[in-house]
Amino acid sequence: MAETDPRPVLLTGASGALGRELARRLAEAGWTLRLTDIAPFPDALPPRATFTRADLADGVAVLKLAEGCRAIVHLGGISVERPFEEIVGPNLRGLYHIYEAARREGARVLFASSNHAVGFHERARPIAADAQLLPDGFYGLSKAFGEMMGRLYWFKHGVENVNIRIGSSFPEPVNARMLATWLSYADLTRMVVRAVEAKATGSCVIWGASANAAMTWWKDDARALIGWAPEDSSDGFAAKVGGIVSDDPIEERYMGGGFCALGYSREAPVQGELFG
Ligand code: NAI
Ligand code: 15L
Repeated sequence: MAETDPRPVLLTGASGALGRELARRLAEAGWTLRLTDIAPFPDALPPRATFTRADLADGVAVLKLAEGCRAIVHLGGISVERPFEEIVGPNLRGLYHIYEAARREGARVLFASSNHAVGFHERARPIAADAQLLPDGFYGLSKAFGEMMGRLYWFKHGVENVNIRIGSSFPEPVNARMLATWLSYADLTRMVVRAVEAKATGSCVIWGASANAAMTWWKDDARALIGWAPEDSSDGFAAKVGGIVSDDPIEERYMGGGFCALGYSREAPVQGELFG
């Protein structure tokens, strides 16, 4: 992959699991990266990359980091279910700072959204990317907020954004649910490259899952707009992990899995009550 635009790309959450993978792989693709995270970067810096420790809740720091960048790949923040007060700073306020910086720089935003923005859809009914947002916790709610922030900044300010609704991006699937949700690191990297380099994106949503034929929950998104299609698949892991399921009916019923079951306090759900 050849570098076409010499301006740097800001990568937040660089010290996290996906950030470290992408930092290495995108540098190998020739990109100039500006890495940032609240935690130290644990690896040797990739070629051409710089790293700055910063809190996403610090708006001035985020504006400075984004100066001169062509795109912001935004992975930083709380990545699991946590109490509301812990989510607010990094995932809501931090997201606002990212979008203000993008507006000022004319940069495109790639937002690491999550399947937990739609976690309460039932697995039995595949959904399109424009299905109703049904967050399964405060974390999922922050991802739904992030996607809506993208809409606002596109329609009001022309800030382009690609919202990658990631399923489960790990080295390999570890349970039956991940046969549907798994996104390989290589497919993720190719998607990020296409999302940054695509000519025009508007504000769009793409399912972040590999070509997992064994179970299909997600369809109809904006992948054609950026020219991306997954090349890997969880199918080869079916024999190994297909039997690994929980004994929790809420976890097994909904796409968000265990996040739906966390703190669930409702009486038995009504079959087919969901909209969309
Ligand atoms: P991670 O938890 O390993 O990385 C997140 C990074 O954000 C951490 O390095 C953390 O230090 C940093 N961070 C947290 N609060 C911060 C703050 N206030 N200021 C600056 N940095 C802060 O998560 P992972 O797995 O690498 O995920 C990356 C992104 O992708 C996250 O936004 C996550 O929600 C999203 N995602 C990941 C999925 C996956 O399967 N790995 C699935 C769906 C979404
Ligand atoms: C996510 O959004 C989390 O960041 C990740 O750690 C996994 O739990 C993933 O979703 C998943 O649903 O498997």
